Amino acid sequence: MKDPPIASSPENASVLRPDFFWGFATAAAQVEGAWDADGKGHSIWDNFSRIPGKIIDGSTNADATRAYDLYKEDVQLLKKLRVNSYRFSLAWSRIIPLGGKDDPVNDAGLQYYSNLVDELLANNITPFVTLFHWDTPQALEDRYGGMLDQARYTPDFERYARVCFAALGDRVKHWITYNEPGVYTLAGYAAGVHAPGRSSLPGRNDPGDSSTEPFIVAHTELVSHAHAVKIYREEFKPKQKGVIGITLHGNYSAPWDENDPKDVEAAERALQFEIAWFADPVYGSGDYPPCMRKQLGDRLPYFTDEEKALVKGSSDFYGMNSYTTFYVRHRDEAADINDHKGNITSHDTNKAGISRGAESATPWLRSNPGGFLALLHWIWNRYRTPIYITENGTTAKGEDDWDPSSGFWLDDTFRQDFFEGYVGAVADAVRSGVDIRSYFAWTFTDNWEWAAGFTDRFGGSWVDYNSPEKTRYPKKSAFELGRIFDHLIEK
Ligand code: GBH
Repeated sequence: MKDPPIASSPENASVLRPDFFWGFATAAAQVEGAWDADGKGHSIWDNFSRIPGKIIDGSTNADATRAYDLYKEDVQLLKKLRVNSYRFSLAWSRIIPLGGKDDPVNDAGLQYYSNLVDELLANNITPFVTLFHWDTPQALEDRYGGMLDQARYTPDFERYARVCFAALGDRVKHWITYNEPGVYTLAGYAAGVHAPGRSSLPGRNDPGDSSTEPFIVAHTELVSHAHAVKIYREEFKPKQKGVIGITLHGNYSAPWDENDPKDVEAAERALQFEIAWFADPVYGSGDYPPCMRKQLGDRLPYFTDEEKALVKGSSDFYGMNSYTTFYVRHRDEAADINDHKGNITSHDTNKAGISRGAESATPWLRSNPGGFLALLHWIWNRYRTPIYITENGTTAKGEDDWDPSSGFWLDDTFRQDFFEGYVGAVADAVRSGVDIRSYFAWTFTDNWEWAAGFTDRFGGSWVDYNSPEKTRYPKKSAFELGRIFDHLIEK
């Protein structure tokens, strides 16, 4: 993997289309707070974060960054940063507190999102809206086990989607059904480190089955996604004329020993287990990748013919979240029953001892623009679908210790270099013909980072969690992004 020229390089001037979208992304459960305000129901994260031991710093998302109360100030900050778009998610349990198809709609919840959309549009910021970013209504989990019950869950998700399209679709033209279905299912049902916290690992979680449940939940996500898209396309799109798709997470996987065909194969298999698991059914063959069927057998669900027809082609774009790269090595032993990565091991260095990238403040995340570029090509070559990059970003060491009263602003050189590298990869890919239409940095401000609580600062602005207003202090990188996209986007 070779790093491409940095974003600011002269050859990148004006390579991005004039209607390229750039901005920041957030998720409801990570920023809104107001966890039970104005009629909101509980989500599985509201409950999960209150179970002792689940969140590193013992925090909950009850207040988060208070984006629910402070949305007008936030839109002004976005404007100051000169973004042209903003990606956020809707909290299902704010809109339908009990979640189900026959349960009442909470008008106050819908009104909040309607106000946010209006505020964005009044400031020339295009909203990208995600229906589901992991916060399943707790009532559905209690009623029938949430996504484990595809038959009961799907009509509930369809109804929720329909309510959102009807209320916001006159103004929202970019919809994302699910954020990272693979992370939801693996962290929630295999490792059990995210809500709803199920796994078969001894002593750690609610009893689950890490060898089957993740694949069942993934199947539910794919099929219910496709149903929501069908509803949008048939009932709303003719008039509202927006686009709709799904966002998938994926790291790049590179062989640990590029001269060992088994490692080369293992790296490809890792990409397919992580990405093609969802992307092949939607953008490719219409079915799960053969290497998954081979390893998992009947533990991987089968699409009915009807489901296959529904899922294939069910996304107008490829929503891409990506952060990092791993070196991947094959295993000679048979795969473990709970394996979901393609029977591989992941490494920080390759055979030659070369590191997978500069360290952030987050163990899994290292900066590797060359890997990101390789991944853009892998996705484009396999699926040939326009790409919306919906998340990319990093933490940086030492930011917890920054002192807002120091009089100096936070000059986050690590993150500036990260963006120069990764956005440089976007420009490079576009120059070689990859169709990329957006870039959303993760994330707008420091926020509540799920099981990591407030310990991971991914924000373009530093948040003072001790202040009542959760005061935001823009980091230098947030302004640098504006300068970079001035250079890249054709006028
Ligand atoms: C995204 O997930 C999410 O969409 C977003 O909400 C989140 O805040 C952001 O990334 C930053 O994390 O701890 O070694 O077990 C990215 C995919 C998958 C990355 C799970 C972290 C856990 C690795 N994530 N992974 S580990």
